[in-house]
Amino acid sequence: MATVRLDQKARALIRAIPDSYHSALAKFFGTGPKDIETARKQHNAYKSALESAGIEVFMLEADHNHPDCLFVEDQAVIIDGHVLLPVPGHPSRVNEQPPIADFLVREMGGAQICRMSGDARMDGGDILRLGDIFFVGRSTRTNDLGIEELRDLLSHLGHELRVIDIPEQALHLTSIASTPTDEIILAPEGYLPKDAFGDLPNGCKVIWMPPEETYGCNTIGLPGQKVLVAEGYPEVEKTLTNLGLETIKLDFSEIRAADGSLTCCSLFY
Ligand code: CIR
Repeated sequence: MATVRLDQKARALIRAIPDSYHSALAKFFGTGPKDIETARKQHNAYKSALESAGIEVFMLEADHNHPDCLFVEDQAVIIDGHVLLPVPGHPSRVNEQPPIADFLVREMGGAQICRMSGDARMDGGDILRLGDIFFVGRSTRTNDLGIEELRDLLSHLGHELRVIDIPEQALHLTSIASTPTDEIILAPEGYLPKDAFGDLPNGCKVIWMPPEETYGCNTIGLPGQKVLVAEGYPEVEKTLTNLGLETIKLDFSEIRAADGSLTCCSLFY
């Protein structure tokens, strides 16, 4: 998930892959998962990679009635110890949320929990944080009412929100951008206007990657100058290595098959 700063990453929630995973939604990067055993191996390697970077990881059990349940990023927006529970933008994904909400309420004792309501819709995958600036994608999953509810929470916390229109060939904002550090946004050319992120604070910048490395632009920055990257994106890897980061490469082909990226599979809380 992309709403916490590096220094806030200590514990992560992930969720096991259900037996129904072959029916997961797939319209963008993927054409549908074929091999659940391989997906589970890749997901376990993801868990191990987070743990090897010092993150304490909790894996919630799968919900076999919800093929997309592993994509926990979409189900909660965690900002500075506050939790916004969105109404997910795809109807098939709404009932994935209760066990995740219960877990967060239990584990984050004392956290402020707000629930989105009415016609507001949002997937957590549409939110990206760079230091204290937040970006939200207006997408097929996230609407203006959802954006206004997020804006209310952020203004209460003293953070700025910038809205970015997501082109129809992408699912979420985090499908096409990530923050491998608190100063860098990685994004592919050809999806967003060059000024999409607006003026950034001193020392911060957007690094544009070739469009064929779009999937590789989703990364997870971790404490200790480490960054999780998807295997097979050499420009992304070279760029991050040149920034002095240690890349940890993961084969995520069977997660990509369901349009899932690295950030989609975890919630840092
Ligand atoms: C979906 O279409 O909802 C899932 N198959 C993929 C969700 C990926 N989540 C994300 O980008 N945050």
